[in-house]
Amino acid sequence: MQKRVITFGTFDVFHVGHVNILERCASLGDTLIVGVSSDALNMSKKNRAPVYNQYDRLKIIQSLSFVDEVFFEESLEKKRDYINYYRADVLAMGDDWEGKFDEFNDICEVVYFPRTPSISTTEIIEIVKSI
Ligand code: C2G
Repeated sequence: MQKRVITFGTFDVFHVGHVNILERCASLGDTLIVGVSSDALNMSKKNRAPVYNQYDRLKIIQSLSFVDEVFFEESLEKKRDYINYYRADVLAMGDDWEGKFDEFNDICEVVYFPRTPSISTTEIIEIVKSI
């Protein structure tokens, strides 16, 4: 059976930590589906607009060879609907979300990967600001 993997993220100011997690997610199955947080969701989640708008963030993710399908994640409350709609067998996320999505164990396998250390969008923004 072909295995479908789903993951979610903002992927703002795209960096190698994002590449690493998406590669790891892709290695779990045959098809990788990525939900990219909309600008509105990001505003509500982090209280600031992303540096790159949702269309640019989606385009970057879509251009990766190991990503097969992309869509906008409009609400954190819709995860179950997205998993069902995209017929995902596995939900994979970085371990900053450890335990947060265990409730979906009834419809798919839930996997958490260790984050890539020492890199984040917030840190990059701080470094650029200080230059
Ligand atoms: N990530 C990572 N290592 C880093 C930075 C990020 O593995 N150094 C992973 C995160 O754990 C996450 C993915 O990259 O799985 C995307 O990270 P963010 O863009 O920060 O996504 P986030 O805002 O956490 O959105 O529904 C869930 C949300 O949409 C997730």
